[in-house]
Amino acid sequence: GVQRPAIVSSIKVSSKTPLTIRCYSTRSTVIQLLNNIGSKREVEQYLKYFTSVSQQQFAVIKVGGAIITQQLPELASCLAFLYHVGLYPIVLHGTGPQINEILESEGIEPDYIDGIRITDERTMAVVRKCFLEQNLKLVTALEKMGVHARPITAGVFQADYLDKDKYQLVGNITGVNKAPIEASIQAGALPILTSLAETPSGQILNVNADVAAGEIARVFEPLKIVYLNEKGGIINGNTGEKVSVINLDEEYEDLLKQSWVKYGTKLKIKEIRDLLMHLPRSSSVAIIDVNDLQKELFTDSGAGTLIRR
Ligand code: X2W
Repeated sequence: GVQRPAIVSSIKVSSKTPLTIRCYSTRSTVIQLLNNIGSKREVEQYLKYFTSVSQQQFAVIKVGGAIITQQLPELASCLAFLYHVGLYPIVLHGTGPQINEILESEGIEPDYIDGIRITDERTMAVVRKCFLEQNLKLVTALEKMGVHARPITAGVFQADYLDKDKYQLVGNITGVNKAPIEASIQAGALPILTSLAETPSGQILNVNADVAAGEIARVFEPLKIVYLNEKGGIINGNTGEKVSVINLDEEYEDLLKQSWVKYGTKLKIKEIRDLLMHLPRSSSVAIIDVNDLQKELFTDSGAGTLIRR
């Protein structure tokens, strides 16, 4: 078997990324998590790779809102593990299902065009409430595991209206302020972002979280870009099977013509393609289940759906 304590003690981290295990209970969490990943050599190689760049360039992790409801302990464990080995992913979460639940309980039918929520004033109040609640939920769960996490719910995304007549209070991101994220990591806290944006005059706008995560990845150019969703990847709606790889150069045009590629799935694929066109050719995006996060980050074997050029 794997020499679990040995892995922890032999992790080589640069002076910038100290290996800090803060309390016994978290140390056992770290050891437990390492045991489930890959071989010692594999894990060490990836750790070395991840600590060869600045801390803010390790990873962008998008968390679908459903995960906070369905898989919060798993999510918090995975993020705590990264934190405790000195890695600081930039985490951005959504809150789509929670918004829908409240709207439906108020007798309002959620309304989308092409995967983007039509957001009137009343809906916007629900959107803001859900983002703040889910953000706090995630931050609290992390802090319970000894993780220093910083809620960043404003001040990152500048936006104009995407199309005021069509979507109302929905933003098109025009700028990303990296400073709050950098300051958080500098202070040793995991930055936990929502996708709310502001116009220059201070109007708060709703932005799809997949799109906002793509914008974060675009400006930080991280080694890893991971989207966590409750399905553990992109599901082909015709066959019900998980798509393992999407090679955009060969498949993108055909993919967009398929009947099952619509709504949020279409938006996600389009956003990820836009992102990858702006990043080095070797970049890719993985859409996975939260339980596969360590495997995706620390082993050669991927999980879920890999999107590449
Ligand atoms: C999204 C933001 C939340 C989101 C919405 O209102 O549902 C727009 O569509 P998930 O959980 O990642 O889907 N905003 C404009 O994207 O959450």
